[in-house]
Amino acid sequence: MGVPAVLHALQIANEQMGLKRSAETLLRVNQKDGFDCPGCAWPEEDKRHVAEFCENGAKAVAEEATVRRVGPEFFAAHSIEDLRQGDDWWLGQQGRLTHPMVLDEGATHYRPISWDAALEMIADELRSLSHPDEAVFYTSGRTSNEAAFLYQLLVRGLGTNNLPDCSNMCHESSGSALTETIGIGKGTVSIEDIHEADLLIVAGQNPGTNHPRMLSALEKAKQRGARIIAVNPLPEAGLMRFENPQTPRGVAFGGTKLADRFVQIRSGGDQALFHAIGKHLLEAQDRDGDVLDTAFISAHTSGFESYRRQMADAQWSQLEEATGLGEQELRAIGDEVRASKATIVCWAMGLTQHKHSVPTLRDVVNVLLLQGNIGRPGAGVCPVRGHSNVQGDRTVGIYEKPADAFLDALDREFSFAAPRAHGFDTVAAIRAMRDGKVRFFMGMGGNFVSATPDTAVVEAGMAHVGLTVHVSTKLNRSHVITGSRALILPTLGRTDRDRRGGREQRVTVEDSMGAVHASRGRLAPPSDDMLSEVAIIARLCALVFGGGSSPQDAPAAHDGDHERTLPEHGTVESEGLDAAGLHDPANVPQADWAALEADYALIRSHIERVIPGFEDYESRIQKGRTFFLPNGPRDERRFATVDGKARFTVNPLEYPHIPAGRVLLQTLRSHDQYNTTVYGKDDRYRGIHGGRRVVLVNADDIRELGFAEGEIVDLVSEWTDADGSLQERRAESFRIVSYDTPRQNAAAYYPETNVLVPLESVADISGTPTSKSVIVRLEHR
Ligand SMILES: Nc1nc2c(c(=O)[nH]1)N[C@H]1C(S)=C(S)[C@@H](COP(=O)(O)OP(=O)(O)OC[C@H]3O[C@@H](n4cnc5c(=O)[nH]c(N)nc54)[C@H](O)[C@@H]3O)O[C@H]1N2
Ligand SMILES: Nc1nc2c(c(=O)[nH]1)N[C@H]1C(S)=C(S)[C@@H](COP(=O)(O)OP(=O)(O)OC[C@H]3O[C@@H](n4cnc5c(=O)[nH]c(N)nc54)[C@H](O)[C@@H]3O)O[C@H]1N2
Ligand SMILES: [Mo]
Repeated sequence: MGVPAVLHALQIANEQMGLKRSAETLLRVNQKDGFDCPGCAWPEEDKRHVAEFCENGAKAVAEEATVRRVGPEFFAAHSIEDLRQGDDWWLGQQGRLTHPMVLDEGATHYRPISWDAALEMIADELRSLSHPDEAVFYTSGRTSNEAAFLYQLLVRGLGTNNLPDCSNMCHESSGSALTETIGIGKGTVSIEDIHEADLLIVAGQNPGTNHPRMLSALEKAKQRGARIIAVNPLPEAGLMRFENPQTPRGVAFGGTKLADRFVQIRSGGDQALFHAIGKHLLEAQDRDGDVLDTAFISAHTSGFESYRRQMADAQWSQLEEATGLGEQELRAIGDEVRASKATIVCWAMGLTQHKHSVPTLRDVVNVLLLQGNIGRPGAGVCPVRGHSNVQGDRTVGIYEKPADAFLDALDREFSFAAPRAHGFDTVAAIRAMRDGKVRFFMGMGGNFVSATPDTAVVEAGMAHVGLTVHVSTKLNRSHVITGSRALILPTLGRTDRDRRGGREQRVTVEDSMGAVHASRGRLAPPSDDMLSEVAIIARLCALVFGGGSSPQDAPAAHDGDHERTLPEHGTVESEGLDAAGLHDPANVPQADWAALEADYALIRSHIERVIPGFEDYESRIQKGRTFFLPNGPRDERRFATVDGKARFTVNPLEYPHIPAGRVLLQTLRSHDQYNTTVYGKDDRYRGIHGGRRVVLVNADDIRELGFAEGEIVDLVSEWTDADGSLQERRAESFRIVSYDTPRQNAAAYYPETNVLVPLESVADISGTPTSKSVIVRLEHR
């Protein structure tokens, strides 16, 4: 970040934390034995700078480490109706939640409740369900491995796989495409690969805002001679020019030019771009014969011939229309790929949140396979994850479609039988809520109501739920759009010291590149009455499954002996839920829950026994160490697909068809927000100030459609339902900003525009809402 960025970050930090706390806290971000930055999932560099933080990491930390508090007095002073009037920014600005609160049926205000009574209320509600599938358990991606593992165990112990998570709205399309084609739902590169790449294609991603530390890695790659291609409808500032305050040059000379080539693609045209590159490489191979890695293709892949035939038939005119780029430019990009000895494709939401995202990403893989660009240094796929532990949560079992092998291992470890039937993902959970089939909702972090599509449907659906429970650090809209009754359970964040069982606990997280490391907060928690996520879930497990001693007389921490004996399986007295036959009381996970709460290392030892790759977990995270989870494609070109090969796939070309007089709206992040948490109302990198209700439109479209720059308009989305009926959704009062974007491609911020995203508009296969592809018309007010 440049000087203005440093100043802006420090200003926010100072407002939220004061100077002393800011300095103490920011210096601990991503340092060995410090805490993991809650900002994003980009990995740390090996040699950490004194200040390995970025502007937006600093803002994320300041939001959490704020000295502002939301306690019982706050809730006494503000009715639910009042709170509903506040926007996401106002709600978040009020400070950290400090006390468990309950909203009784028909009440106007939240009132304080004890932890015991709150947890008892949850257990009672769960007991009253007629089937465990009436309960939904959401997870956001900040939850630690330890908490997430216990949480999925709680849920499966209850008898359901209803574990939707933020990933369903985020990189699910990446997971779907990669699992099928290369046998692992994750990226295949390390930070060293980024440094060593010859060519980096950054598509559908705005790292300057959302993954600022990635820019340092790109800069390093560039210094070693790499070329960078940015593929985006918008000329995103950070990608075009980068100012690194950690090098004297960055500060003094106003930054380096980062992207060597900016490909201003039409929204949703990426599949066509990769078809064009593939076609060009195959033609060059036919002509010159030295383009493809034929040894790799024959030894490690399947399906090449069908792919080759499909590319031979691809029509340049169609590829041009889909991308908005001429054949010459497309071929020039193809030549850059051809010339590269090691290519990495990085991507984020611009590629995952379209109807045809899974085929698009399969075609990314096709192009990389042609030159053997998977499983060798400086090459591979790099889906850049969002939330700081979203990848780890999935690794430890937060998934509505768990693999049998995982469940088998879980069954063995905890002496019970986990349910096999798949559960609800995020969109399926909303449909079930809408249809009145959900009676209990729990959110482990996140802001379900604001983050999900079709806000009006979600809000109405929530009202059908009997009890909604949120484990949260900050106030958000999900606390004020509730079921008949609601609980807020305040919890510790990454920066907070977590003392349990008489000792300071650590948690672990996995970054975007599959590296696992410990995180330990240092700040005094916002109040004395707070429980960690782990403690909340462990106590719930004890309540609903029985077994183990009660938390109050939890044994003191182990003193470094990892040999502590677990209770013998099956001997613990079980008081499992049974009232309404919720599940078989004899079939509940067996563990000493109080011991797990008192010593997170014991949870890690369970993880180690259930999930491959965590061997020697405890010793490999000591002293700030990091270890890599196994990655077949990267480590040994091993592909765990149906045929044991990396798979070329044939994907018919798709791209959006935008009716005349309409624009395709993408909903994206400003420079001053973290998902639904709004830090401020500016977007400095895009030159937008003083308000978030703006819509960025091409100047020619503004004129042709009969509007004026600066005019306030309504946005109306148009969606034709399966039965052919036209549905409209409206978001009022957006200011038109003339912007450098392709014709008929517009942009506006999330979550204000989530009302426009139809619940039924999801990506094929992955089910991800199409947040980057909403047909909209502008209307004069
Ligand atoms: N400061 C900050 N950091 C964050 C977050 C945050 O909100 N704030 N959120 C975190 C999370 S959960 C995530 S998932 C990531 C999100 O990181 P990003 O994916 O970078 O976030 P978006 O703002 O959704 O940006 C999408 C980008 O894709 C481009 N795009 C849109 N449609 C297309 C298309 O069809 N083709 C191409 N090629 N490009 C397209 C947009 O112009 C934009 O540059 O960031 C994480 N980090
Ligand atoms: N239209 C549109 N919709 C989108 C997107 C889009 O691009 N466009 N992006 C999608 C994406 S990529 C994502 S990942 C989702 C994000 O969806 P979510 O993850 O559900 O949303 P966040 O805004 O990140 O959640 C913020 C809340 O998390 C809580 N929190 C923060 N830290 C912690 C913690 O350590 N522990 C606990 N228990 N709680 C904590 C705070 O109370 C805060 O209010 O939104 C999706 N929705
Ligand atoms: Mo995300």
